[in-house]
Amino acid sequence: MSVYNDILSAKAKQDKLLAILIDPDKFNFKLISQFTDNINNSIITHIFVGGSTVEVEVTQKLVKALKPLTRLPIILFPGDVTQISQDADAILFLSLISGRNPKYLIEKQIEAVSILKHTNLEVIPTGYILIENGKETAVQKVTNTLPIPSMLHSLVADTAKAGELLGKKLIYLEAGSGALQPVPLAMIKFVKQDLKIPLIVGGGIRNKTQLQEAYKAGADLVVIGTAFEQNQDFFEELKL
Ligand code: 1GP
Repeated sequence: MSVYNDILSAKAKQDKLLAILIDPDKFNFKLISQFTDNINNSIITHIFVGGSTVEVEVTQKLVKALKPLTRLPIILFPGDVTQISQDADAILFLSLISGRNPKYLIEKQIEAVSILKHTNLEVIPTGYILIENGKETAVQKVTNTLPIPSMLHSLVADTAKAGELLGKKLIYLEAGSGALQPVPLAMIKFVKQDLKIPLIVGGGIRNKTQLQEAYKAGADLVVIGTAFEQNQDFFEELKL
């Protein structure tokens, strides 16, 4: 079984995918069984785990606890090498290709190798592109890089294509967690025109209409975190 092959076949069939992003730091372990029931009975297809924590055990504890409660693939979306947990199914091996900070282009990846060697994680090379959204996001602060301005569609499309040509298997357009504005739909459409690999879009998507618009514009997989954290009814809204 391969998480990436499943994403590829969904794309080929034009089946749209939805990942819930769970931040280990904000997770309430007491509610885990209700929470996973909600996930299992929804249109969610993937569970992403990641956040800004650098506490080694927190991510591992969460992944271990989730694993027996769901059949959905658990994919690490790490903010740091300390978030690598061997109990997950796969890891997005991110390279921040919108930025010019060597630490997040290659240095962290080198650091990760000695940890990955001791796991069976499926490693999915992913070009990560930060898009301006109206406010400074955590990723921007942590990585000390600037997002690409939201009107520069061709720069984003060329960056995504360069990622593909470098061998990335996924491109992730990120407006940032809690973004005021999601990635513009026109930008998703533009990027999609010349991209062959699956496109992930996330950041600031808070309702079902925005989710469907992102799919229609060309997102193959959408990532939503904040709406699940802040809106108790979001699971219900997705069913409508
Ligand atoms: C952040 O794209 C994800 O990395 C999800 O963002 O929390 O705004 O849904 P939200």
